[in-house]
Parts: sequence; structure tokens; C-alpha cells
Amino acid sequence: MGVKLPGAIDYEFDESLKELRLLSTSAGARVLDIITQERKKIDPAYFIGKGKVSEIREKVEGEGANIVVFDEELAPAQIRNLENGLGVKVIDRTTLILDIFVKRAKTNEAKVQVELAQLNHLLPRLTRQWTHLSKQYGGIGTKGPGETQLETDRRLINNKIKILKKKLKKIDNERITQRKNRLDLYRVCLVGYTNAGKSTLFNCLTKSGVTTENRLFSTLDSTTRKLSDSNGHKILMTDTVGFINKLPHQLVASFKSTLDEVRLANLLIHVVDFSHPHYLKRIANVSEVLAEIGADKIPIIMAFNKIDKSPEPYAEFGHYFTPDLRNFFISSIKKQGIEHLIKRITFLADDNNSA
Ligand SMILES: Nc1nc2c(ncn2[C@@H]2O[C@H](COP(=O)(O)OP(=O)(O)OP(=O)(O)O)[C@@H](O)[C@H]2O)c(=O)[nH]1
Ligand SMILES: [Mg+2]
Repeated sequence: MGVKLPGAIDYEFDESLKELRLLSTSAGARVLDIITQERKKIDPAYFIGKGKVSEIREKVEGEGANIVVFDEELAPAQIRNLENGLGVKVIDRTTLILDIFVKRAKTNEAKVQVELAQLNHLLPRLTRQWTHLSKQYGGIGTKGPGETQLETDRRLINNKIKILKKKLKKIDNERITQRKNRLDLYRVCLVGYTNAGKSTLFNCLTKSGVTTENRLFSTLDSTTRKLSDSNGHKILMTDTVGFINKLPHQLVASFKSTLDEVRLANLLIHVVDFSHPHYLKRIANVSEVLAEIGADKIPIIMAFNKIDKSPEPYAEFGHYFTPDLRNFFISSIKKQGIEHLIKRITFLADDNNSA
């Protein structure tokens, strides 16, 4: 469900819904229908109009849907009202992204970070209807004297958040030690929009076998390996989590230890899916996140990837991006343009070491 408000740009609205569809399938759902509504303003009770609620309910019943996903962030009361009105579960984009992260988290670090993000998202959304928490966290605490259920739930979540933060602090310290051992090495981090081809390029550059997949957020955990063919240079490459438009702030905050890898790199390679019609918008999205995590002052190289399936020959983009020392046009799958990129990385590493 997408709601178009005044001032929304057509292609951005469509793009966001397309992405919501991809996010849904990446989470394992099957999308039955996409419904949109244009509104002058948000309805405080239902977000959408009440007539629209009945219309969606009919569709939900007709198609046998069991969940409705909204592209915008919903207030707790709106979720409650919508669930009552539609008779099925209702979630928003942030919850969907968090769900995907939960599914993909493999390492202890990623699991702790995702759970922290989830609880931080949940805390302000706790309402009187939320009463099963003490069961879920049964071992941690029981209702204190004179506490309402809501207060108990809040206390349980806050306790859990404290525990998770402590765990993260420990992981963080381990990372700091790890990083100290690598300080003499030149550290390069691949960043970019999700599905841009970061892991494919990483495998290409380091001869590794990191999972690559045509779905959103395949990679959550960062992997670090030596650059192969680096002519005896000691260069470390890191593949890490991708970014997305409207990336939930809770995720950015709790992925601090993963994102520190980006923040503390000597060089960033911004991998772009050059075959995507709105790649320019995505570059802007990624730059925003880089600024948000304090990584916008690090030297950066642009790697325009997937030129093998780009609809327009990249040479014609000369007026936009001259293939120069900062812009590389590559295909990680067909291994085109990779040697130029490696040459540039090793040159910069050399320059850095001699400085
Ligand atoms: N045609 C083409 N496809 C590519 C190229 N590079 C990557 N892909 C495909 O794009 C999809 C995503 O690749 P990944 O390497 O998993 O992308 P990623 O940036 O690591 O994605 P996340 O980890 O999900 O953020 C996969 O299906 C790859 O096979 C390329 O140069 N050309
Ligand atoms: Mg990846």
C-alpha cells in the first residue's frame, strides 16, 4: 500500500513501491496486489481513507492475503486501527526491513545489532495491548509491585536493551583490537546501495566466495580479505551491508560496530548498479547515509557496475562521468574494467604508505 501525498515526485513514488515489492519478496512473501491512494493529508486514525480500508478489506478477503505492508511509517494507533479494520496483520516499511535483517543475520554480532534495532523500534510503539512480553522475556523479570503491564513491558525491554548494548560493547572492543593489528595495512571498504554488486566485486577482487544473490540485503555481516593481484601490497578489502532509501535510523544506530569498518577505512569504493534507471538517486541515497555515519570525508572511488547490462553505452555518459581516476566503469560478472580499478587501488595504497 502506497500513499501519495502532495509534493511527491511521480517516479520516486513508483520507485519506492517497486522497491517495497522487492523487499517483500526478499522477506519471503508473495505479492498479490499493489494498492495506491492519493491524499491531501494523512488520516490520523487510519493513515488512509476509511473508504479505502473497506476496499482493501474486500481485496484481502478475495485474494486470501494475510498481511498488508505500508510503504510509510505508521503510528502505533494507526496499525491497531488498520488491523481491526482489515482483519489481517499490518506492518510498515521499517518493520519489513527489520524482518529481513533478522532473517539474514548469521553472526552473533549481526544478531545482537538487529535485535537492538528491533527493540528500539518497538519501545515507543508499546501500547496497552502489548501484554505478552513478560512471557517472551519470562526469565528476565516479573511484574514489580504496583506496576501496570505496560510499565512492566517497558522495563523488560529497557533491561534487554541494556544487556544487548553491553554485548555490543564487548564485540566493539574485540573489533578495536582486530583493527589495531591492521593499522599498518591499507583498508578499502566497498559501500553502495543494496544489490549493486558489492559482494560480486569483492569476490572478483579477493578471489573469495561470499554469497551473492539477486535479492535485497544478501550481505549483513562484513567480510575482510586481502586484495589478490596486489603486487605485494598489503591491502585489505571489506565487503559490508548495503544501504537503501529510507534506511531505518534504528538500524544505522545499532549497526555502529559494522559501520565503523566503513568509517575507519582509508578508501571507499562506492559500487553503483549502473544499469538501474534511477542510479543517480541511489548515489544520493548512499551519500546521505555515508554522511550520517561520518564517513563522508574519506577518499572515494566510484565503481559503475553492471555495464554489461546497462541500457546505454557508458561512453555516452562521458559528459556526466568521464572515466578518470575517480570513476570506473566495470562489470564484476564479466570481469571487465577490473584491472584498471585494481591499478588505481594499489596506486593509492602506495601513495598513502609513502606519505
Ligand atoms: N549483469 C550483471 N549482474 C551483476 C553484476 N554484478 C553483480 N550482479 C548481480 O547483481 C545481483 C546482486 O549482486 P551482489 O553482489 O549480491 O550485490 P550486493 O551489492 O552485495 O547486494 P547486498 O549484499 O544485498 O547489499 C546478483 O544477482 C549478481 O549476480 C554485473 O557486473 N553484471
Ligand atoms: Mg552483498
